[in-house]
This record gives sequence, structure tokens and C-alpha cells, in this order.
Amino acid sequence: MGVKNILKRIFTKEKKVVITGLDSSGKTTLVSFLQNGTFIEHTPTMGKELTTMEVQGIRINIMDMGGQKDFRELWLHEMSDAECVIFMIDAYARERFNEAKDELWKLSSVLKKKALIILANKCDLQPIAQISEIIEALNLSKVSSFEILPISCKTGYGIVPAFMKIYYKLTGKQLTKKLNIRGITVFNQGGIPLTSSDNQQILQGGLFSAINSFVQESFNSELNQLKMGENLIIFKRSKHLLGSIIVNETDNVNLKEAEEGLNELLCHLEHMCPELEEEELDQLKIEYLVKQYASNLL
Ligand SMILES: Nc1nc2c(ncn2[C@@H]2O[C@H](COP(=O)(O)OP(=O)(O)O)[C@@H](O)[C@H]2O)c(=O)[nH]1
Ligand SMILES: [Mg+2]
Repeated sequence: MGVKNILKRIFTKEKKVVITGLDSSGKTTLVSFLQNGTFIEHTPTMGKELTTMEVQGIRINIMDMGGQKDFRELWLHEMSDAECVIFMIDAYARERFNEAKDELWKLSSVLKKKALIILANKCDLQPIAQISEIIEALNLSKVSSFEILPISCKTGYGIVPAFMKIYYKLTGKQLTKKLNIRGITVFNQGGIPLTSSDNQQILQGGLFSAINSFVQESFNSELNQLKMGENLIIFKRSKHLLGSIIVNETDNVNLKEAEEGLNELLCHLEHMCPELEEEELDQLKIEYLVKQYASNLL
């Protein structure tokens, strides 16, 4: 055992979350998005699979359960020592809502004692069921306490908000969010903006066009920060794109984290747009992906 090991055991707080839900709802894709920061296709899970993450001093054991019929009887037992249970639902697969309801209600004896988070996944698809429709379809009004959140494990929409909720249920503590990004713009290699200013919080008043003209003039320069009044604009390049984020210096932002966030977004975009390698660029796709991912940064 050893002295160091035993101290480690005493001082490391371990928490367990179990991810249940029908096969193909996206459970494994969620775990993989949390690990890789982007979407990766997976083969179906056989039995169960454990992933461990250290987050702000807490060791989180994520048990990803197989969703096929044969494996569903494992769920209840696995939940018994967990602090939080996730039930994932494919919000696009209305034809399976009844089956999902039956499986969720089989867990009701344990769910009375555990924090339950329902994740309505595949929000990138259309037409998607609204949250109210899912609440009704799963008969959730009869569940004493639960949270429900829309996510997409493909585009990343809502992943950080969902993880923050899970972390809070596990630990009773809010994950500190040091990012306070006020606007995101992604440009092509020629410095042309690929995203509009629609979803930006503070890009009125000419800031958007000021950034655009700055980028076009200085695309090849090494400059990676620009200060405009209280706003600090950070630039980062990836192989085919350039991203910029705006932070306000008075917000006490952790600049390193903000830069890492921008970097993750660019890696995700490069990964999701393999056509960039062929010198092809789908502006609508990039704008959509940025909008979806922005929920993790703003
Ligand atoms: N469009 C879309 N497909 C997704 C999403 N999440 C997962 N998928 C796909 O759904 C299928 C099942 O995902 P998987 O994670 O294996 O489901 P699991 O059986 O619940 O673990 C795979 O083909 C995934 O690529 C999502 O948010 N949007
Ligand atoms: Mg799986």
C-alpha cells in the first residue's frame, strides 16, 4: 500500500456518475467529446466502460453503460454507489420515446435517492423534440427531482453547461468559469469573416468591422492580440482558419483559459471540416458549427 498511496486515497475525492439510456442515444459519444473536445464515431458499447477524469481536485469516475437490451439489467446495480445518474435520450428518435420511458421508469426505485440529469441529445438534427415534449413523453412530471438539458455530442452544443451541472450534482460546488468571452469570429485564410455578428453580445458599434479590417490588413503578421478600449481581441491560427475572441479586461478573465478555449474551437472546426484539406470551405457549415459550439465559451 505505501504511505503515499494511502494518503492519496484519503485526500482524493472520488465521485461516480453512471450514464444510462437506450442504445444509440449518444452516451459513448458524450464521454469521448469530454475527453477529446470534438466528435468521434464509436462502435456500440459492450457491457460497460469506465473513464476517469480529474477535475479541479475531484476524481470523477464516469461509467458508460451499454444501452442494448442485454445490458440494461446492469444499470440498476451500477447506479447503487453513484452520486449522479444521467439518462441520455436521442431527442430526434421520437419513435423510441416510449421504450425510453419504460427503461427510465424501471430505475425509479434508485432514482428517488440519486440526482438525475436527463440529456436530450442530437440537438443538431431536425425536427428535434422540444424539452416539453420529452418531459411529457417520459412522464417526467411524476419524477420528484430531475434536470433536463439539450445537448449535441456532434457539434458540442451545451456540453460545458451539461458538464457543469453534472459537476455540481456530484460535488455541491460550482465549477469556476473564468472565461468570459463576449464575441467569437472565425475567418478564412484570406481574412474574410465566415461568421456573422448576429450572435455576438457586444459587436455593435463598429467593433466587428474594425476587427475584420484589422484581420485583412494583418493576416500574415504574428500579432495575436489587439486592444480596443476595454476590449482585448485575441487571435489564433489553425491550419486553415483564424479565430478571434473578444474579452473585456475589466471582467477579470483568465486569458490563458480563454486562449485554450479558442484553440479547442479551432481544432474542433478543423476536425469537423475535413473538406478544408481539399481547399473547400462551406461557410454555412462553419457558421453553424461556431454557433453551436459557442455555448461552451460564452
Ligand atoms: N447527429 C448526431 N449524431 C450523434 C450525436 N451523438 C451521437 N451520435 C451518433 O449516434 C450513434 C450512437 O452513438 P453512441 O455514442 O455509440 O451511442 P450509445 O449507444 O448511447 O453509446 C453514433 O452513430 C453517433 O455518431 C449527436 O449529438 N448528433
Ligand atoms: Mg455506447
